[in-house]
Amino acid sequence: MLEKINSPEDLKKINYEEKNILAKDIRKYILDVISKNGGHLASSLGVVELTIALHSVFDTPKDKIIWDVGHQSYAHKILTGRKEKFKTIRQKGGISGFPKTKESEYDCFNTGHSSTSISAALGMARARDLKGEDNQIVAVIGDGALTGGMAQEALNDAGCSRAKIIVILNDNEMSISPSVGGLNLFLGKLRTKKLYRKSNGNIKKFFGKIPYVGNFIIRKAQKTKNIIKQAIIPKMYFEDIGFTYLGPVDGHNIEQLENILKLSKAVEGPALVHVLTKKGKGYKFAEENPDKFHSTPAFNLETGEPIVKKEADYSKIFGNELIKLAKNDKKIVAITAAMKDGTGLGEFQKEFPDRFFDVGIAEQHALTMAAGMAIDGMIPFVPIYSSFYQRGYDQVIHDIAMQNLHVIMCVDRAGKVGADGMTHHGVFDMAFFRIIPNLVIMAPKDFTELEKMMEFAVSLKKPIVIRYPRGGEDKDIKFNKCQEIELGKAEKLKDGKDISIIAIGKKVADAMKMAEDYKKQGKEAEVINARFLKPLDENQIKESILKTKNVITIEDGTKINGLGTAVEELIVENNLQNIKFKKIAYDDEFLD
Ligand SMILES: Cc1ncc(C[n+]2csc(CCOP(=O)(O)OP(=O)(O)O)c2C)c(N)n1
Repeated sequence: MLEKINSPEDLKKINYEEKNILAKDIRKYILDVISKNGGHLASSLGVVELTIALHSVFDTPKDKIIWDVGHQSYAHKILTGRKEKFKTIRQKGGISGFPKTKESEYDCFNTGHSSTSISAALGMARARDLKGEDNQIVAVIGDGALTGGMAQEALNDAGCSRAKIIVILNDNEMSISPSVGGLNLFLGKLRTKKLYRKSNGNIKKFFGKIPYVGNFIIRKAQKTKNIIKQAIIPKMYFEDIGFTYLGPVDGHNIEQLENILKLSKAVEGPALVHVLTKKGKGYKFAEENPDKFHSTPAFNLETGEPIVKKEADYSKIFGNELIKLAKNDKKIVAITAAMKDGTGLGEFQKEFPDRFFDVGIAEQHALTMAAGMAIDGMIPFVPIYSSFYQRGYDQVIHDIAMQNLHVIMCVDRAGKVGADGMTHHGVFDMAFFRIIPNLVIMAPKDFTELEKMMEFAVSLKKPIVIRYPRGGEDKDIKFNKCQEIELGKAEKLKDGKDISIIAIGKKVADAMKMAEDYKKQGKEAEVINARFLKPLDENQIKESILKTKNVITIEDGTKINGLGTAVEELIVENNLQNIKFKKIAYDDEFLD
């Protein structure tokens, strides 16, 4: 079937039986490609039928579908003209693992970070209404993403707006780990309601043969809640805030899905369709371990095992060290925004269940909650990926730094992250944290230094940022020393008289390689591991610059306002003359 389907138009020509075969074909294709390329497997397998139903019922790209996070959009990509290109997903020069407006007219909004879809949909609906157009706008959001503050803010606005949007709640009871929080308890109650089951015949009866009359009947029905009462559960959150609730419906039954989606089209004002799906559907290993297969490296299809065994990475070292520190200090707690495993907190949760808090996809709340715990004497560690720290910026400024609270903000996945691409690169954190007063900002060159920095952070009663990269240590460079950490002190790794190479974090290894290259050219490079972006070790750096008069800075961050800028400022402010200066960092553009 997949061979015959090249666009959503083709879906309109096939029957349910053929669509079910198509769903199988798509799953097989996703499994073939993702087992080689790696990717967000379980979420995408879970929405194959939903994607077919959406593109069958809606008239895309005129009607718009916004995929929240966008990690579940693989079937959408395959059905919207990117079948062949799908083989290149998440590879250099290939298509993105997330929706990209530049990539296809069917991707109507870029996503990657969670909980944005309802806001974007409402914005598009308001633009549509102001322009007097009549297309449908659909946001597809998971139960995990629904826990995000933005999604709640958008629901609040959309409910009262009366704007015509359709929110599809893709409820698989999982975020990356099992869904958490009161909303999940509420959804749990809805999940036990009788499934929506209307036959095609019923739907035809609802709609009548003439679309206008059909819509009129539906509108009437909505008011009296008679005809579609099986699909509407009154007196509940979504209805109370202004949405027409439809469902729950079996998310793997294409016919039922199409029927309820047709109903949702006819609803006046905002509608929410509650779809029950199974994460990992159709692949035994992913169904059994949806968290492991949420985002997977390349794996063996037969065994479900990764092709390359996972080596120790910074997140794991962080998690292990935190357990050690927590054993000695009862005040230490760990907070995650739905990223327990990604940030290495799995074992910590087992060891200290009472001191572990998964707050849902809610970085802002996580940080202010940490501030609350810190002000009352706890020492919170908050590991969040660099790109998701962007969500919590005001919380860092207003709630943590301004009150000078002892919160240890661990910035995981700092720097370039690889296949997840543009939305996930963690290249801005040094720049945006550096301007915040009171913050101490560090980055380790290797695992040992991370452990030492964490220990130091517990002893220093200040707001602290420790940033470390995705993956493990540099394969080629092994550091055999690690001085004790002192506030604002850099570590000189190599003496030299010709060039000062000043680096931070992961890039210290590159600095060592660069020094070896210079040696081959007969030049002696001095290598300084800055350790602290803030406070910068001005004395040691100045001394080195005055000696060599030739400086190179290297960092895994932006040219604007990172280590290079700090050194540049030091040169200008101290009026150091005749200095050759080169900054190696990322240009002022978004990285692919
Ligand atoms: C702001 C932000 N925080 C964290 C993440 C990482 N993340 C990606 S998908 C996901 C879980 C999403 O769960 P859900 O919406 O239920 O979708 P599912 O994968 O279950 O289909 C998380 C936490 C993110 N993308 N954006």
